[in-house]
Amino acid sequence: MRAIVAAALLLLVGACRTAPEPVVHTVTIEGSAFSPAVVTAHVGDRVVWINKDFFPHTATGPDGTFDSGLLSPDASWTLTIETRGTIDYICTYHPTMHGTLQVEDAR
Ligand SMILES: [Cu+2]
Repeated sequence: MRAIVAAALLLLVGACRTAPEPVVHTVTIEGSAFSPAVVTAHVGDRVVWINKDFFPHTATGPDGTFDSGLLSPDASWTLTIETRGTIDYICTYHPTMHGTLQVEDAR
């Protein structure tokens, strides 16, 4: 009986040690739009924006939260998410372009 309990505890400890891997979310910029427009992610995840248009864009959060800077055609930029909350972002060249990151606590 003790051996079974010990084995079960070992399994439990092993399961807890397997930390979930961060997820990489891809946002394609095409037709002057972010796709998907809304990304649900967790702290520690990464978001990659890829510009598939023939002209530059940015992915820019409010108040300096993040800024890709100019993304040339076919360029990409990666953000590692550090804080939870809802962040609405735009392209500074085309402020009608809107995207949202909905960030939950770490996985
Ligand atoms: Cu743009």
